[in-house]
Amino acid sequence: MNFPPPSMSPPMFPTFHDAYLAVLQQVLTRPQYQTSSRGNQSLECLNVSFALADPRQRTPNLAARRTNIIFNHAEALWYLAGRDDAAMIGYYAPRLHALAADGHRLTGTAYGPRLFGPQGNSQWDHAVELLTKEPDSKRATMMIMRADEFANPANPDVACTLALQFLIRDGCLHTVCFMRGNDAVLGLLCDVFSFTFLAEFTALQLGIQLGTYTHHVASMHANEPDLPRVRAILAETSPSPPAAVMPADTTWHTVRQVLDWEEGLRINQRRLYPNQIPLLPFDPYWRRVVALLETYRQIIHQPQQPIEADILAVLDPHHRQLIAHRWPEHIPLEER
Ligand code: 5HM
Repeated sequence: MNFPPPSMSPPMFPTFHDAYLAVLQQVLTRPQYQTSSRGNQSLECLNVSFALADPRQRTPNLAARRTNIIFNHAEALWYLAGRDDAAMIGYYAPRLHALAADGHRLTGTAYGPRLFGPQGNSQWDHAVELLTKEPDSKRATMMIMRADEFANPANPDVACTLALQFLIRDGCLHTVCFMRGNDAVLGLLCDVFSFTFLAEFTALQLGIQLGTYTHHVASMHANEPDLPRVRAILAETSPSPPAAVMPADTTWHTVRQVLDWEEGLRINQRRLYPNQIPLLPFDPYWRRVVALLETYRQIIHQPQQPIEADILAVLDPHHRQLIAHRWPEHIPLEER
């Protein structure tokens, strides 16, 4: 049975590009409140929700946003790895080191241990097992924020995501995200990327079609210093190109192999030579992810040299364009 969604459901967008612009437009032009919380002056709308018809269309095409597509992939992999170390994620986003109260571990932002740890007995494992046995279940929910997280007002890192829920309806995996708060400019883009990536991976592990993704946020806000960027983003008109499909043979083994490469490249003990790329033992989709990580290795560990043209050539064209927007000085002169 497939009835149209009732009118009280959130609006459905074909791509996250469209949803992101709609959220920014609302927060900028129709804010409900001006708030001041932990030193941030913000414009805020309460109870913002939207749905995505195709959660693969997760990367907006907006030059002024300067999307860090490498961080987006690294964060999703960091979650899948069940890690909470600042060493891994701080390499891709140095600002995150400041959130680690003990200098090493992220207590709120690290959703990986809560979703995927301990391996074999994680909330994700239980959700997948439940849905395999009872596809119509409405219990497959993975809690993220813990009840005691904000008891200490000095805690710099309290999880913003409350829970993720999976539902199988008409043979498709629908994912629902619940957040207490979301930074509409910065956090929203990263969170939707990661959660839709996890949704796509989960649908493959369940052997079913990917359904919709719905994002519910109690406090959607934009901080005052980001407002000029919001105006610049809203002035853009470029549509977003179609996204690649995660290959059907993706398993935990694939993810572990990619994570092996991630670590070797991050600590600069390995490098990916262009002639090695066709020999990597996984689908071109994942080869392009490893090539993204090699691109970053070159940006960080070989800052005086441009990124090798042969590596850039392997990347998804949209990702290559995002890298050119973010790190123009690292692009070979002839490709700028
Ligand atoms: O004071 P508070 O803990 O809410 O500040 C955290 C800020 O990071 C908020 O602006 C929140 O919306 C943003 N954030 C986000 O958008 C944080 C995380 C980390 O859990 C996230 N998305 N995933």
